[in-house]
Amino acid sequence: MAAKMASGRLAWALRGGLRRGWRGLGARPGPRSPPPSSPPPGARGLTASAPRQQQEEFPSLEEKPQFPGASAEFVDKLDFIQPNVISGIPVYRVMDRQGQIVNPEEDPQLPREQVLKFYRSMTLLNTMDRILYESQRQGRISFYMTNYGEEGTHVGSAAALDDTDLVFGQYREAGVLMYRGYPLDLFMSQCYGNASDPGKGRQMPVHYGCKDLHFVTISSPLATQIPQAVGAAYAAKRENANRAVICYFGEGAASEGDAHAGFNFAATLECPIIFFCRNNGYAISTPTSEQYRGDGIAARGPGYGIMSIRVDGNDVFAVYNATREARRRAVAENQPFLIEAMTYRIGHHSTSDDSSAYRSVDEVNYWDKQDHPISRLRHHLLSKGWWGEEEEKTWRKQSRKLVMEAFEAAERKLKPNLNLLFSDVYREMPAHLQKQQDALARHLKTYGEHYPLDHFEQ
Ligand SMILES: Cc1ncc(C[n+]2csc(CCOP(=O)(O)OP(=O)(O)O)c2C)c(N)n1
Ligand SMILES: [Mg+2]
Repeated sequence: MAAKMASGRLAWALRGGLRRGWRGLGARPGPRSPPPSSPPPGARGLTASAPRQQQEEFPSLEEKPQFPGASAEFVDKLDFIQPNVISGIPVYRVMDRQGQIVNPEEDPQLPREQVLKFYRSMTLLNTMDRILYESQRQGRISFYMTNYGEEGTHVGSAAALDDTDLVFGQYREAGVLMYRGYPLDLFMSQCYGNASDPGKGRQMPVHYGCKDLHFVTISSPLATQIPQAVGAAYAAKRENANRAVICYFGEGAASEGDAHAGFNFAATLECPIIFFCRNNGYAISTPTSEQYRGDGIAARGPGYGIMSIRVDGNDVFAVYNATREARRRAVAENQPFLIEAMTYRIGHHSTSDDSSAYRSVDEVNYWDKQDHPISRLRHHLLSKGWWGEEEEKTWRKQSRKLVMEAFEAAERKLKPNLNLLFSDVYREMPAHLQKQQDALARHLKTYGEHYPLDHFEQ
C-alpha cells in the first residue's frame, strides 16, 4: 500500500513537479491548472510515511535528488549561491526621456483621446496635490501626502485594468482612483473629513475608498492590504469571476512580514493578482540602500515562483503595457504577477516630513526637471501634434478652477454629526460605547462653548 502511494508521488513528480523545478527559478510552463484537481490529493502529505525504496522501479532516477521540496541535480562541489545571481534586472521602457518611442513594436498605439485622458488625469492629480498640500500648510486640513513624480505609475496601471478589477492601494495611489472617475468633490470631502466624506470623517486624509469603483479603503498600517488582496484574488478565482486584483505597495512596505506571506500565498494558491510595487527610492527617510540588499523588489518574485518584471515607472506606456499583459495572463492562467515600477518620490513623504534632512536638493531637482512622467508624456503629445501650448494654457486654467471649486465647497461643508463616532461597528451599541457617548454629551453640555459645535451637523 505504502509502496503504491509512494510510486504515485513519483509519477506526479515526473509529470510536472520535477520537470517544473528543473526549468529553473520562476520559469513556469503554460497555463496552470486549478489546484483542487492537481496535484493528486495527498501528494504532499505522503512525505512522512512514504518509504524511499522505489529506486528499483525507477532506475533512471537513481542519481537524481528526490526530495519533495526542491529538485535539481546533485553536485559534488561546495558552492554557495551568490546573491547577485539574480541582479541587474533590466528596466522595461517604451519611451525615452524625450517622449520618443524606442521600439515601434512596443508602442501600445492608443487612440488620441485615451492618451489625452492619461495626460489630463496625471496633471489634474498634480494640481489637486498642490492645492491640498498648500491647504495643509495653511492649517486647513490636518495632513496630506502628495503623489509628485509617481503619476505615471498610477495612470498607466489604472488604464490597463478592467473597471471591475479590485484595487487595494497603500496610500500614494490617488491617481488610480482619479482615473476611475472618483470626483474631486469626494477627494476633497475625504481630506476635510466633512459630512460628505463617505468615511464620515473617521480616517486620516488620503485614506480614500470607493465601493462603486472597486477601490478598497486604505489602511494606515503598512502592508495590511497585501494578504487581504491575495485573499480577495483567491475568492475571485474560486468564483470564476474573470476578475483580477491589483495590490499597490511601496518598496518599504515590501519589507513587512505581511508582504512575504502574501507573495507566498498568491504563488501557492495560484491567485489572479498583480503585485504592483512603486519603488520610489525612499520609505520616509530610509533610502533603498538601507531597505534591502538584493536587486530591488522584482528579484524577489522568482524566489516565490512569481512572474516578475521591472519597468520604468515614469514611462506611462511601459507601465500600461506591463500591467495589461500581467492582467491578461493573471486571469487567463490563474497566477500572480509582480511589477516593480521604478520611480522617484519628488515630494516629502507627507506633510509630517521634511526631506531636506536626508536628501539633496540636486537629487530632487534631477527627477523634477529631467525625468518627470508628466513632461515625458507632454513631449510625446507635442511631437505627435496632439497637444500644443494653447491647449496646455487652457487646461492649466481649467483644471485649477475645477480643483479650487471643489476645495472651496468642501471647506464650507459642515463636519459629520459627532454621534457618528460611535456607530457602524456594532449593530447594537455595546454598553462601554454607550457610556462614552453619554460622557461626550455631558461634557459638551457643560463645556460646549469651548468647541466649534456650529461646524458640526446636529
Ligand atoms: C506597520 C507600519 N510601520 C510603520 C509605519 C510608518 N510608515 C508610514 S509610511 C512609511 C514608509 C513606507 O514607505 P514605502 O512603502 O516605500 O511607501 P512610500 O511612502 O515611499 O510611497 C512608514 C515607515 C506604518 N504606517 N505602518
Ligand atoms: Mg517608497
